[in-house]
Amino acid sequence: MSIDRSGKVLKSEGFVIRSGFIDLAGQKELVAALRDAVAVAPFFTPAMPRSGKPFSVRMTNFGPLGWVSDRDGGYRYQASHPDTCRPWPPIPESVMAIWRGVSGYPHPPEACLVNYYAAGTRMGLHQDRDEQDLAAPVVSISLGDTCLFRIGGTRRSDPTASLRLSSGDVAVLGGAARLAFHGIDRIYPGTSTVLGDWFPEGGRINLTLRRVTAPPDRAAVS
Ligand code: MD3
Ligand code: FE
Repeated sequence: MSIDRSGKVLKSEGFVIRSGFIDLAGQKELVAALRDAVAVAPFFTPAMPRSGKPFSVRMTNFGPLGWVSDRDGGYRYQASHPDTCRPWPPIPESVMAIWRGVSGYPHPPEACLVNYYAAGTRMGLHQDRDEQDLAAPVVSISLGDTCLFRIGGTRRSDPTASLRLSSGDVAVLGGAARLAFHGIDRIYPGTSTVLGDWFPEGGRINLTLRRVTAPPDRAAVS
């Protein structure tokens, strides 16, 4: 990700933010759908590979494949919930519609990672490279409290830019941005009420939609 002289992220490298893409009614409908699916696949606490240090962010997944991490198995995609051992619930249709609307990608996502950030939690700078299909964009949907998002380049030492992501914003990370280092530096408590009585204390939910495996048109032919 290149940064111009005023510190703004240049939007010509596959990083697009659709501010306010989802209106308030749409956000509330999404929250209701998520709440139903999370009743089937409850939030779990992932842990760092090797050290076993727990993440401060809680996670769950929808769709055929879910991203998990624990001390012994490390980062990976798997078809079942690590605590319940049941398949992940389907990605809600309202979420699939957002992918179709913004991704520009002809195949459906296989993973919808759901991250919950309570006030005071963060996610360190990292790259997302556990997917086989790096040609597909990642689509991020923000709900609840505003956060401070940071994005850099493809090397950890590259300069970074910070921007706020608010409830209803949708970010599309494709092209060079797909392998950019990024993280969440902070949550701004009390900036949204859309999580309602699901999380009376507030917080932020982020959905990331990803293609994990190569799509069928690139599979080997017999
Ligand atoms: C830039 N999630 O789950 S979403 C993650 O808000 C993750 O929960 C953050 O980073 C969150 O891995 C950021 C925006 C995002 C997602 C994927 C990306 C930015 C990205 C992949 C490549 C580059
Ligand atoms: Fe990420």
